Amino acid sequence: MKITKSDIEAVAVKPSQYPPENMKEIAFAGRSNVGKSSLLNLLTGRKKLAKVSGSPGKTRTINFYVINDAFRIVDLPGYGYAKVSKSMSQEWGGMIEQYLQTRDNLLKVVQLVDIRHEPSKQDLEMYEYLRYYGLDGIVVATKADKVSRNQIPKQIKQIRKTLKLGEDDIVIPVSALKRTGYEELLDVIEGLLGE
Ligand SMILES: Nc1nc2c(ncn2[C@@H]2O[C@H](COP(=O)(O)OP(=O)(O)OP(=O)(O)O)[C@@H](O)[C@H]2O)c(=O)[nH]1
Ligand SMILES: [Mg+2]
Repeated sequence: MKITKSDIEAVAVKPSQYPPENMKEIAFAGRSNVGKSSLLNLLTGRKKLAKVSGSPGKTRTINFYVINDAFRIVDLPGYGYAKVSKSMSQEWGGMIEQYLQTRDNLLKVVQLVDIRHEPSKQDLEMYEYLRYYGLDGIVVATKADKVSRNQIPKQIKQIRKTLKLGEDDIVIPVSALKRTGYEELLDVIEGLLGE
C-alpha cells in the first residue's frame, strides 16, 4: 500500500469531538517521546503533518488523520510522562481509555516501544490492556537507527520477552530518521484493512 493522501480530520479530548465511526481506524500508542507522531509523518511522507518535539508530552489530544480517503490513523497522546507516579488508569484520566473502550471502528492499536530500552512497566500494562480488548498484535520498535544493525535482533528478542508476545504478534523495527521499516508496517496495515 502507498499513502497518497493524508489530512487531519479531528482533534479530540472527548467522544463528542470524535469523527463519525464511518471508517476503520488504527491507533498509535506508546510512551511520550517514543516517536508516534514521527511514525505518522513517515508513513504519510509528510514531515509536518503531526507535530514532533524533542521534549515529551507534545501530543496531548487524540488526533484523527484520514488516509487515502479510506481509513484513519489516530495519534494518541503519550503516557508515562506527565504523572509518572500515578497508576496507568489514573493517569489516563479517561481520555485514552475512553477512546480505546468505546470506539467500535477501532481495528488495532500499534504499540510503539523504543528499540534501545527494555519495555517499561507501563508499556507492559498498555500491551496487556490491548490484549484484553483484542487490539494487540502489532509492535513497532522505534529509533532503530540508534542501535547497531546486529543489536536489532537482540533488542527485539527482549521486547518480545518483556511484553510476553505470542508467536503471531509482530515486531517491526522502524527508523523515522533513516526512513526504514515503514513499508512492512504499511503492508501489515493493508492486511488488517482487508480482513
Ligand atoms: N533518531 C531517531 N529519532 C526519532 C525517531 N522517531 C522519533 N524521533 C525523535 O523522537 C522525538 C519524539 O518524537 P515524537 O514523534 O514527537 O514522539 P511522540 O511519541 O509523538 O511523543 P508525544 O507526542 O509526546 O507522546 C523527536 O525528537 C523525534 O525527532 C527515529 O526513528 N529515530
Ligand atoms: Mg506525538
